[in-house]
Amino acid sequence: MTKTSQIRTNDRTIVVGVGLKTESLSEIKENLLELEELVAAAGGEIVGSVIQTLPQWNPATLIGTGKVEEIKEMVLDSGAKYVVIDHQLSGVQARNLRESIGVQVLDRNQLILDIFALRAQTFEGKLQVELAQLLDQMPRMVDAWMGSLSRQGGGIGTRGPGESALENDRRRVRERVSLIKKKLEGVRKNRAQHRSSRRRHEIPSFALIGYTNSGKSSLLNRLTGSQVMAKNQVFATLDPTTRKIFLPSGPPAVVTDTVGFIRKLPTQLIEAFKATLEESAEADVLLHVVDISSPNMARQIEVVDQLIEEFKWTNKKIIHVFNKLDKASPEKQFQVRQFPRVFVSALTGQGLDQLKQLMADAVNELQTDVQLYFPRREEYKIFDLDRETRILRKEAASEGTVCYAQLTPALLSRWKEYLVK
Ligand SMILES: Nc1nc2c(ncn2[C@@H]2O[C@H](COP(=O)(O)OP(=O)(O)O)[C@@H](O)[C@H]2O)c(=O)[nH]1
Ligand SMILES: [Mg+2]
Repeated sequence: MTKTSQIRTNDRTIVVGVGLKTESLSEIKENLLELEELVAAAGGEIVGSVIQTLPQWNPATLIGTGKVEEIKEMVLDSGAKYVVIDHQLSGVQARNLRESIGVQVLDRNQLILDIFALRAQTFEGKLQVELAQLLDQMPRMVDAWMGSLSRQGGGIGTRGPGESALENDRRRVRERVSLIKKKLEGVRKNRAQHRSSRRRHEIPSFALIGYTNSGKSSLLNRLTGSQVMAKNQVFATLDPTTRKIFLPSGPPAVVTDTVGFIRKLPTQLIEAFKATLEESAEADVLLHVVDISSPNMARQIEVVDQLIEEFKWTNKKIIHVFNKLDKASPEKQFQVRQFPRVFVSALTGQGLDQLKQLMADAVNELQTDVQLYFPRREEYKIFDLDRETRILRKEAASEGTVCYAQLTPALLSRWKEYLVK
């Protein structure tokens, strides 16, 4: 089984933007800029960039033969080691391109998978990336083998010499896939237990979601005073980090940082990172972080909204956090239609108090106002209550104390024997 080759530091790379004639050129260009960012995130150095629009895809090489020649010359002139195509390649196309151009040719999915492989820190993260890589490889493998079989003159129905080798490879991959899935299952069970213990204490939870590089990790650091890696690199964070936060009112809450979204995120990655993403689904409130300084703000919001729909989070409370206000032009704020929303800068700290207030309000919405009566011999339990929620007022009553507090649904059932009426 061939391992995906990885772009390494300073590897000279040529990027190729492609699209059909029916697609908008500006969108193809925008996608290509993002591909350049991805190459940089993998450590590569861009030495050339080409765009082609086609009436239809070329089954043998995806792009036209003239373009292939042009790229080949660019590779010779620049000494590039890699060519990355901004589109998914079949196994046959990848092989044909590699043979004609003479260097490694990657597609967008492979590049993203490479970056994930570079970034994965935890056991679970590494397993998830390997799973995604294998799932990406399987169809490609078969396709490439079929191509080489037909070139050797073996047609459909004849057993070519390579076929049993292909069967062996496929079996090995399938076995590895099921082993990884089993291991991931174990990790997830473990995590589910952690989650249920959190639910028992019913700590209100927030998840930071948003386009990659929008400032999720920076916000987590600012909000909670922690030190999560924040970098001007796509997909700097792969493993979820959860931190405690103290809001201006209400009980303490937790905030989880998640992996960023990007357009054309490989489906195998979504599949492999489902568990991590499910973590966000457990959150009471989503904080959708948007880079308001980005010229592509509208598109990025759209991509994230689509994924929110795909993950079926649409019924959740979502607060839109427009970040990087410090470097956005002032009129950008008038383009914003989303509610509830807040404008902040994780860099300067501007707007963070308002954000915390919105978060506290959201926690309040989850709660109901109640009165609880503690007879004298159980008044010591008020200390427990005080730890789990904010007690607004206490009143001495005959033979005990009445507390006015706000309780989440889970706390309601936990304290139900003390509820008045
Ligand atoms: N100017 C400015 N830069 C920011 C702000 N928030 C984050 N950044 C930068 O944007 C880049 C991406 O931030 P990061 O928190 O890693 O984004 P994430 O991918 O969403 O976690 C980093 O270089 C940050 O320093 C902000 O409010 N203003
Ligand atoms: Mg991050």
